[in-house]
Amino acid sequence: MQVAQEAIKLFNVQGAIDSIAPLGFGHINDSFSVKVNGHGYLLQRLNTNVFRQPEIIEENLSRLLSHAPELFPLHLRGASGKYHEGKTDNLWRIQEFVQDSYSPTELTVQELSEIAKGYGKFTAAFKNARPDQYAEGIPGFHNLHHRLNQFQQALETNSAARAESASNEIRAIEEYSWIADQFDNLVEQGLPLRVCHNDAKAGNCLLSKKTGEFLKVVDLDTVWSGYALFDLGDMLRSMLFNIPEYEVQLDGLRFDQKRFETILNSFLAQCGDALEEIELKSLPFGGLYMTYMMATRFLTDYLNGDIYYKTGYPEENLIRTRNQLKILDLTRDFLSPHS
Ligand code: GN1
Ligand code: MG
Repeated sequence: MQVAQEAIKLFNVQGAIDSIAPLGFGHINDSFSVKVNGHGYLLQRLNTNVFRQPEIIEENLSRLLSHAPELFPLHLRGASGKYHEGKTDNLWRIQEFVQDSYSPTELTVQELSEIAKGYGKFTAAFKNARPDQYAEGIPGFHNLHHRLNQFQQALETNSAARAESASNEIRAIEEYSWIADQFDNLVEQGLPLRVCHNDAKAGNCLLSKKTGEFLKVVDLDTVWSGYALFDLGDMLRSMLFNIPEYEVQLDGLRFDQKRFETILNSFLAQCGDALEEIELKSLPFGGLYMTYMMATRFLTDYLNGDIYYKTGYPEENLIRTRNQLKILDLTRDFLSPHS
């Protein structure tokens, strides 16, 4: 907490600190809720083990905030004029807490619609932004072939001696590799790159406590080039079923057509005009692509001994893998390109 207290001094935040409290969310960065002079802020330490070129994150953030400021919380610049301040391996940033906002966990159909509307607004706002101006802060981030290579490597090395305990999940990852081929087909057919959020899950949208309406998009570290199906896919992955990624009780879940249509249609109502025919066609498949990629990444980290994601106990990445594989099983017949 002491470090967070020091970090606030790097920014132009006037007044006495009333309180600082760590916030438990997120797999990657450290977040703190801070009150200064009655004003609420979100203070974050960037995980530079994950974002190894923080200057890319700074440049992307600066560019996207000026591109569509109305979509994001107000970020404060620090003493040197940048959004990230501090030493290279200890970088901090601060943004205003959005008043009377929340990010829903149990998602009603109305909330699904507002979140999809929010990411739809994002897609529409960035339709003419140049993807080549937003560098990839994590090389190969949403490249499934790269993720499958990392998985193969983790499997061969088996450094944490966990492969045996994950044999069913390993087999499932291998059996679903056709998803990578389907995606390659889409790219070959001319799927265009655009600027994407690349972490478009439910928790990264803020809604109004008063009206329930969409307010802001948050967690902007991975805004860079991608395909429209990535963001719609992440929404399907995180919002079709009302379960957190660590949920172990997966019986009785079923694909709900109404939730699916709500997400897709609310998104398209905002940005359908901005998308090409091939993108429109590819969107449902995004659910399979993103869910499969997350299953692969969680399992890779489990096999590597939990070196990437924050975990609270040794099986957590395996639990997350099973959870994503279950979603994949439940959605494959509905979201496959041939269905
Ligand atoms: C990570 O930052 P956070 O925890 O929202 C991850 C995303 C995953 C997500 C799964 C930089 O996001 O790719 O979709 O977990 N971010 C990074 O919940 O790896
Ligand atoms: Mg994120």
